[in-house]
Amino acid sequence: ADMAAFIAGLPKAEYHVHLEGTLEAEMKFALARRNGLQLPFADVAALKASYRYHDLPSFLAIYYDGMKVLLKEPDFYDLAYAYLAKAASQNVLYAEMFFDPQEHLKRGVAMADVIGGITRARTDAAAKLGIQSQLILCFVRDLSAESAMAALDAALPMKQYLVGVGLDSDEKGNPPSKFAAHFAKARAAGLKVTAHCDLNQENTLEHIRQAIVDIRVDRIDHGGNILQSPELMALAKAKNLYFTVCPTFSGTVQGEAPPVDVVRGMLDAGLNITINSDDPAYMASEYLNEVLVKAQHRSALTKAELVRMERNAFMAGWMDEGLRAACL
Ligand code: ES4
Ligand code: ZN
Repeated sequence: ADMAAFIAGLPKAEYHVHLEGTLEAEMKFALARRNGLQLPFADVAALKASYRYHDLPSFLAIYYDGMKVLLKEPDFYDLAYAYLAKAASQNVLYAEMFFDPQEHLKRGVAMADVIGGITRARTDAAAKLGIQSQLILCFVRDLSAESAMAALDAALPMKQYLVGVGLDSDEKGNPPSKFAAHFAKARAAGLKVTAHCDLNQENTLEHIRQAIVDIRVDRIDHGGNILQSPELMALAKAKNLYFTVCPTFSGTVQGEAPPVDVVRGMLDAGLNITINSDDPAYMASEYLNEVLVKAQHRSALTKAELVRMERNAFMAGWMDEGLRAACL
């Protein structure tokens, strides 16, 4: 209880949260009603009971099905505002949020409604709640390279509302190199670059290598398997890369005996990590405070480590230096 209060009181930053993964069951029903859609569940409890997955593909199937209620600009506003309000209530001062526009374009939603709704929420949340935020467009890596390029091209006229691009969804058979041209185009437009290197994937070290060496990412999402490569760890340290770790879903490096705790392992290896919530609506509604409480317990984090890590987290952000100084 003392530790929970301590964690709640820390000023925090969040860098790895999928907005569509913050779509709570209650809001899903409300948006379905507003948009004249019928969900195949009797009530919130039945919907939540259906959130049962055992790996990345089975999680993603539930996540993509769930976001089908997002159709209009106000839906994206409500989604983003609810997350920002929750984060602000937990003393998160700054957040960088992912979104998956290809999924919305597939349903005929205009990019301007997706980015417009989220941007309006960011503006209102900053004014009313004091939380600052930015937006990262993710390429859905298991869709085609053409689909990702179409999304990037549709978003670039609104690039002032984006801070970066990322890479998410099913990693198997979809290496970072599939999107080399997309990342290059985004960087040329002034955007930052990050990529998911999910835990315990096929060719995981080659994907991390591609992200760092070939794509030259500015950050890595997850990336815990780097603990299996001294060479890649040295490279990440030399480049002062930050890793956005999400211990709820991706907390253990497998294939080692015994399995390695990612948070403890990366901290002890001297890597820069931040702890994040990923998809809280699908992870028992555990937002950053709850994730940190569990991580503290699981990885035996001391108060000094928590303070150091959350303060260091403000160094990972793609914000202007004035805002960074105000957060520190
Ligand atoms: C995701 Cl790869 C991955 N992990 C967790 N949440 C996600 N949402 C979209 N892609
Ligand atoms: Zn993620």
